[in-house]
Amino acid sequence: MKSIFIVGTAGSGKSLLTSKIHEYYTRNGAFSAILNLDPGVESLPYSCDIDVRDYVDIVSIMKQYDLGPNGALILTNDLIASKIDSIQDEIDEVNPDYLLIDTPGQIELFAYRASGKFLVQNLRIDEKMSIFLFDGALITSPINFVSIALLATSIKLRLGLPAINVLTKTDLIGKKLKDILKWSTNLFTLENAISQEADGETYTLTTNILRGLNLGGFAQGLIPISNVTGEGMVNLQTALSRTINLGEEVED
Ligand SMILES: Nc1nc2c(ncn2[C@@H]2O[C@H](COP(=O)(O)OP(=O)(O)O)[C@@H](O)[C@H]2O)c(=O)[nH]1
Ligand SMILES: [Mg+2]
Repeated sequence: MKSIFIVGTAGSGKSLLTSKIHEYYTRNGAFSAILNLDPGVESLPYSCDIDVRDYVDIVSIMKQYDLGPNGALILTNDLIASKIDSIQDEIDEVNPDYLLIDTPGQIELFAYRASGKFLVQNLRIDEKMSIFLFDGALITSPINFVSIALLATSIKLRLGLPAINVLTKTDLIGKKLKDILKWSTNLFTLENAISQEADGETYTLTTNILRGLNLGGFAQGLIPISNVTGEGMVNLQTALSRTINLGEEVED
């Protein structure tokens, strides 16, 4: 069994991408299943095989501990870690080739609290990797791009999983797509774009962060996709196969 953790900022398209990858594997005769780790989500664009909402109920947590929605979400997330044995039993029972793991809308709940890392480390699955979603709609400037790349790198450090970076919502961003792809592949172009947006302290900080990130190879192979038109999905699948199957592709 192989697993793919799908992570990214709130609204970046994690849940929709999860459903699209599931459709792809299913269409190609591979057995994939979905684990939803988001306790706060109301509706999902797929039917999940395993759902943490079966174990923790945010509304009753709010009542029981007299918490508002944010506090309840934090507590609910932490409680999920204590259900790991039951979640593992369900995973073993379904036993898919690919387990797609949709993570909470608020990325910090999964990536920075102890529970997310605990699940990543302690679920018994042969191979684990992650996809980080750069939300195309958020990248409106080169500085935004560097900020999100910094987040992607921070989360990669935190989770310690092999990661593929994708850029979502290419159907919404028009000609900006070309700029973003240039920034992601050419450090000089990106530094130049930053110098046109900022000077002084912001310029110095952004370019220094960027050089540090670049040493870690952050944006190599940023894959542009649209969950709506399906554009770029073939490239994503190739990258997934390369990372998780060591080159052995799902049969078309
Ligand atoms: N146009 C467009 N909308 C998208 C894309 N991916 C997700 N969305 C929409 O963005 C919103 C948030 O997506 P969702 O998958 O729930 O994000 P999550 O919070 O990361 O799970 C939904 O309304 C999706 O339909 C995309 O590639 N293109
Ligand atoms: Mg979601």
